[in-house]
Amino acid sequence: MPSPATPATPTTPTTPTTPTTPTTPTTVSGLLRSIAAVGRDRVRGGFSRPVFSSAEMDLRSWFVEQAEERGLEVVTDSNGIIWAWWDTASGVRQDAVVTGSHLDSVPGGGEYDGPLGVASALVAVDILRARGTSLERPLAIAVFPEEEGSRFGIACLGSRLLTGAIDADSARRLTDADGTTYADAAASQGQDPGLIGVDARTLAQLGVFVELHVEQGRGLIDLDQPVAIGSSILGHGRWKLSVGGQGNHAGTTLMTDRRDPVVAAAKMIVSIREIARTHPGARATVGRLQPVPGGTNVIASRVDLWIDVRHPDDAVTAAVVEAIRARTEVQAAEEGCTALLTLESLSPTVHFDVGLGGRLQELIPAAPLLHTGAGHDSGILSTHIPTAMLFVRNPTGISHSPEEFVEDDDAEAGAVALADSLAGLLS
Ligand code: HGY
Ligand code: MN
Ligand code: MN
Repeated sequence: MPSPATPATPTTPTTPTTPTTPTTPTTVSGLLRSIAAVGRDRVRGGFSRPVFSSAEMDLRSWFVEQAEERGLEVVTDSNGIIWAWWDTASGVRQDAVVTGSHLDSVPGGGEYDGPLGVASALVAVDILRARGTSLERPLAIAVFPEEEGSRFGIACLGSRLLTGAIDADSARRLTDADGTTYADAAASQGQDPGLIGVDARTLAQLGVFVELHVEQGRGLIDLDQPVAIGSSILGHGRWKLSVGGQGNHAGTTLMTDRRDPVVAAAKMIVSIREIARTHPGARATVGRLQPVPGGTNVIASRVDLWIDVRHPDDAVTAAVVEAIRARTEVQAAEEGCTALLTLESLSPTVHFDVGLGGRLQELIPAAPLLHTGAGHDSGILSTHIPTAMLFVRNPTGISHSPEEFVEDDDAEAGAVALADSLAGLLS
């Protein structure tokens, strides 16, 4: 269990850290196999590792052990972000080259979304040490909590707290499906929710962030390459749609006497797809739907559903959402129901830093540029420091599913590309 967050953010160590040889796997696939039993979801398949769950906490402990085995100095900051430092001889922590990713997952997620970037960062440290790399600036591996927003609804919550993209009070009040607040969940795992919030001191230590991630599409399959450099992240947002009706008995209520929100929601879901289809390049998804109270012999009183909308042009995303709002209000009225659409989380389209991306193209020239439709902490951090991403080929092209996959050789190629990138940035 990592040490509970301390009020102070990472400080300059007394003795600069120099990596040591770990006794455990020093391959990406070996590291991933060592955690393959953690958070397996027997019902959904794949992995369910929500933030502050025992599975996610076990992975955090695993990372701390792996980092400490490598002689890195590990600090968990007040937002629950874990930082593993390889310091320069001076020990001064500024202008750091940061890599890493996240360990939490979507429900029934794949093995690689998040952990691939964390394991590759650990192996990249092994490679740099084996090469005798000397650091002109410090290196840190970061593990950001609640990247998926699967428990508390806000994507990249950890990096949003760090950068102030979400205020501390709003974050503390967030609740999960059981009504547990973020504050209570954090406190139950030894983190003081009173200390969360924008962390200027940690931000001041950061220079650039390079995140390695499994590709969550088919780009590298078609390009026939193991690794790509990220060019942009599709803008994306999440909205909650609450459809209100009249709860009642399934047997005693005539069909003519119903105001059934599930029926209204069914029409709305089909319309949401139609609206997305009429905006070229738009994507709209309803992957989560919750009838209340949810009984087999009960007409629901309410249905909550969540809509994920994405488009390269943020104005089009907004237009899609407004069209959905208008259409669902009409459909609710037709069924004698109500509809309330509220924004939960919004991330504008991100274009990665051109200078940093260009430097990576010099360092790993075989890697093509590739945009992604998936959000990442590197997108949130890009408002504060230059960020970049490396994507590793996923031969299924499927993600947020147990079918997500990376060949062992490609995983190792990703770690070498990351090490080559970091080496160029550290010198
Ligand atoms: O939802 C996303 O785009 C990312 O996988 N968190
Ligand atoms: Mn991810
Ligand atoms: Mn994901």
